[in-house]
Amino acid sequence: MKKNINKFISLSLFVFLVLSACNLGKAAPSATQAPVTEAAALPADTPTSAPTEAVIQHVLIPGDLPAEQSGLAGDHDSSTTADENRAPGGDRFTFGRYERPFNSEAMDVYYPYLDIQTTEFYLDDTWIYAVITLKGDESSQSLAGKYGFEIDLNVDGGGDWLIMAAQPSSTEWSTDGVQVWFDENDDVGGIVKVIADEVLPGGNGYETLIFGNGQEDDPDLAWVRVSPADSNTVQIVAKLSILEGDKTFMVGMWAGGEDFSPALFDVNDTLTHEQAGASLKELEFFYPIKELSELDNACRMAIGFQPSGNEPGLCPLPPGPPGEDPLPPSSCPPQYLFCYYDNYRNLVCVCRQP
Ligand SMILES: [Ca+2]
Ligand SMILES: [Ca+2]
Ligand SMILES: [Ca+2]
Ligand SMILES: [Ca+2]
Repeated sequence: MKKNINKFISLSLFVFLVLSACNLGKAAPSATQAPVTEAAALPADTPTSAPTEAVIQHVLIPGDLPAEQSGLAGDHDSSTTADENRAPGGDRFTFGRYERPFNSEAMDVYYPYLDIQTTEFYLDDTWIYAVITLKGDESSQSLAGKYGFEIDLNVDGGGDWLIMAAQPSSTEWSTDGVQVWFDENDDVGGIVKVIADEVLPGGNGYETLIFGNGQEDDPDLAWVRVSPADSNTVQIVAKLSILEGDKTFMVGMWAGGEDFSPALFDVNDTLTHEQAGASLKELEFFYPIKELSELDNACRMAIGFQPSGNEPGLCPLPPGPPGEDPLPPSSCPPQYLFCYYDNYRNLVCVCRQP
């Protein structure tokens, strides 16, 4: 009994100290290994046997998205061919393009919440915003996957940052389930970035967890919410400061199931095409998907610069004379140009300027 009272006093003291620190506008100290939650405070009748939880006082919370979009990329809609147990296109393992919102082997279960339809990118003076719209339908009322975006700062094809969010459920901004990963030893992508290496390089992918383990320096570094306007859209946000002033970079977005992991980048450097399989029946030697299932990604958008067309993983550009600016100045502003290959492999470009 005395032990319990002591525990209660310790807990109360701890909560008091944490709240005091918060009131001074400082981050709560990472004084414990206990899981961090966003609970405003522990209820007064919290049993003394409950695990100690650090209380985080957030200083900076994102608001609405900026009015002007910085990038846009489309993706294939696998629902159109799901009843044929195949994807309509966009699944090219060798080139790092995936369209696999299906179960392994039979491909008779289609996961709309893993089927990326469009991706958008925004930034302002404080935040970068990744917006992923999944396929909406009657059977999918929750975003039960893991969602993320990669940033390739030096445009060499190898991602540098990966910001991920698991099973977002609230339309309020939250840090729960959000992780920020960095590739400290620069081995994401292996020898040939984006493209599958002939010899599997055996790297460790994104290995450095900067945010999401309860020990981070900045408790406001990254956030997620379900779009208040669309229950099939997830918005993931990180502080602009992670770019360290870089204004030209590439962004590519992902959706995956339980097995989707930061250690698996680049995904096509961790297993062979034979092991991974393919979701396109045309690739008859590889069809169906095998060890690599429940995964979708979209092509990478160029942010802050006019792409030449040679950037690794880049979204398709409209056809133009070789050597010339692929986007005539009189046409659509590049951040609103939306190009994709339709189900017949024709390149279609439309302007989605509001
Ligand atoms: Ca895709
Ligand atoms: Ca898709
Ligand atoms: Ca590679
Ligand atoms: Ca690494």
